[in-house]
Amino acid sequence: MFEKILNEIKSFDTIIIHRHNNPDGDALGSQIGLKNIITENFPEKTVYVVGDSSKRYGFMEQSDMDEIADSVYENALAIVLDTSAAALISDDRYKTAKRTARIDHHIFCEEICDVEVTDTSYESCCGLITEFAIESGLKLSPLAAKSLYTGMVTDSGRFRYDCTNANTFRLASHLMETEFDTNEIYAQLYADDFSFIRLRAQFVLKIKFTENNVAYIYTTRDELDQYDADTFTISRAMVGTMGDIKGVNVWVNFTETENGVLAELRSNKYNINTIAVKYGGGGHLKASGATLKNREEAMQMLEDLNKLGEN
Ligand SMILES: [Mn+2]
Repeated sequence: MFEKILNEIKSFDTIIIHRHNNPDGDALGSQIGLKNIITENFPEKTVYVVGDSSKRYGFMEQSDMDEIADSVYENALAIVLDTSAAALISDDRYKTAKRTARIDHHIFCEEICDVEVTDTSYESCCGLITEFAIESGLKLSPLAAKSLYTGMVTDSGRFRYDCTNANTFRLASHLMETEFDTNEIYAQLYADDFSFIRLRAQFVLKIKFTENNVAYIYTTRDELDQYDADTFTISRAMVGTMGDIKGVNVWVNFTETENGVLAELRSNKYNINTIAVKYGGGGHLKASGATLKNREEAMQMLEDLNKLGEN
């Protein structure tokens, strides 16, 4: 599966690794992981990582990106990771590299590079990079293993999302043969500031239920002004407070803003996307969002969600 990419790597002295904008744990993990696999196994090669930085995942070792001159690309191989569309790639100088290669696990939408490996059966790009190391018989340094494991954990929702399968655990198992401290990773990923925990507690107390057990939170503009948090946190992060309530299969978080009422819809059972689309929104089958005109429209949407629960 990776023969061609391995040959490309072998034939270049300089390799520059890219990934998508606004990097998550998988983008950075695969980038740092691949860099360390190459430098560990081919110490004579020079490997750079480029792109924008991340505050959230700034705790990851070696997540400080390299600043490189345009001329470095002339005789380099650029490898793009974890990105399905060219427009999403951070630093578009990859186009100026002598050769380009891509490894990705998103649904294929366009050909971007000279050599490509895309496979949606992998939960993460880190999983694919791990497979690359196994297939090519390449050694993993502790930092490579730790970085790849971090991306695997974040993209699979701690091995919980539907994308997690037997293959995921086979690859994770391979990574864990190299020693690194998983507690360090989990502490960085899942420990919250106390102020955030307090905010979450306030939101838990606001949860209400429809007759068919759809959980919902409605935050008015006045309330929003009182919270010491941005709208994105209130809308996107607080919907999670309703995620693990027994007997609740659908939940929605409404947030009044000056641009309308933001609705974040979630389900662990039903397709709520059709309801989001009905109100001009979109997203995934079990996680979608929409912006509604006002409270009345929000209550209509809530009634539509309530009807889902009748089945
Ligand atoms: Mn990914």
